[in-house]
Amino acid sequence: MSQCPSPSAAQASAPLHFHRPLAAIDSSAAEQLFELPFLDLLYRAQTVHRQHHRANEVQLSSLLSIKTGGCAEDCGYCSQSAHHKEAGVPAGKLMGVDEVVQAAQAARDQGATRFCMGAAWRNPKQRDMAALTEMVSQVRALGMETCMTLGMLEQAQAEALKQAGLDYYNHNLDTAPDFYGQVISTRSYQDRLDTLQRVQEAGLNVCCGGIIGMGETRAQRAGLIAQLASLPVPPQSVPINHLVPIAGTPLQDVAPLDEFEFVRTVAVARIALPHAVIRLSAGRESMSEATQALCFAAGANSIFLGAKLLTTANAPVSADLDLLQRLGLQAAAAAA
Ligand code: SAM
Ligand code: DTB
Ligand code: SF4
Repeated sequence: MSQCPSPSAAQASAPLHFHRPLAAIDSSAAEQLFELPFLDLLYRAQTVHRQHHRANEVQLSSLLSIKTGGCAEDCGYCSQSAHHKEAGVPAGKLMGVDEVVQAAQAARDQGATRFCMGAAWRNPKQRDMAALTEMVSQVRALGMETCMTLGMLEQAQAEALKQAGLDYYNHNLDTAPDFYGQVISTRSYQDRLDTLQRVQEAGLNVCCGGIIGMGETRAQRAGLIAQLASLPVPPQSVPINHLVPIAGTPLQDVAPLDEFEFVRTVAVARIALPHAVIRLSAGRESMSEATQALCFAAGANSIFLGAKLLTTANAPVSADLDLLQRLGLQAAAAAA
């Protein structure tokens, strides 16, 4: 078993430019992986995982909604869109820097090593940049890695965040190009690719993934993974969200996905993106512990720790720490 050392403090602030395998996996190759017998797929994913990651280590991030609700975009899954008023999430203001830093400190004390700050924006306004960069530098001063997800970015904004010490920028492709139009109409797939390019050019680590269980086909799940794997620089962090169906959103009644299909998706992502940290992201709260354990076996090696995601519940911290302990999984050491 080969193991990579944890990144040092110096490495953590530098972008992690991994070498791409000779050819990025395409949609049909990803679909073929999905077709493998479940145990063969898990074996392959676990083998890849052990070649590139510490086998029994899980990275712990914590998430805070620094600006909630009232978003101009119409993402069909999201409680925070101003288009889905029946979801009942009121529009709030950007939180103050001190309050954000206190929340980061509490998250660090619970064991999180990365603090992810999310805003319900189509894009940040210029007038918000001073507060955002201050949040980044103060959270980083706590010894945590920093991540933000604020919507689309201009090049200068990406650079200002990098300058302030931002480690990761989360911006998801969410689904395959041929399903995307059924979920979101106010922002194009190309808009997302453009922001990802700016983020990468600013020297930030890219956190980019999607949502599974929105009614997409298996071919479309494979299509999302192929898109992620074929980005000019493969993302260093890949959140795989399970749809949290939210009353009042257009996707509230989507038929539940077979849990094994979700595990398969994690496994295919692990094989297609061997160097990335794969985050078992939204949706764990309604997942059995056994399914979560299968996701770890399939190569997931990061979770959100903390009782809340952005607007929905996450598993309680004590339950998560207990699960990790029962599985013999160690929290990855702080990198910042
Ligand atoms: N507003 C910014 C944006 O969308 O670019 C950042 C925050 S947004 C809430 C971040 C991500 O959360 C989305 O891209 C989506 O993948 C995920 N997400 C939002 N609502 C979700 C839900 N109900 N279930 C699963 N994932 C969800
Ligand atoms: C990501 O891919 N998942 C996180 C994070 N990036 C910002 C968000 C999950 C949100 C789940 C729904 C909610 O709590 O509103
Ligand atoms: Fe807005 Fe982000 Fe929600 Fe889309 S996912 S509606 S961009 S907060």
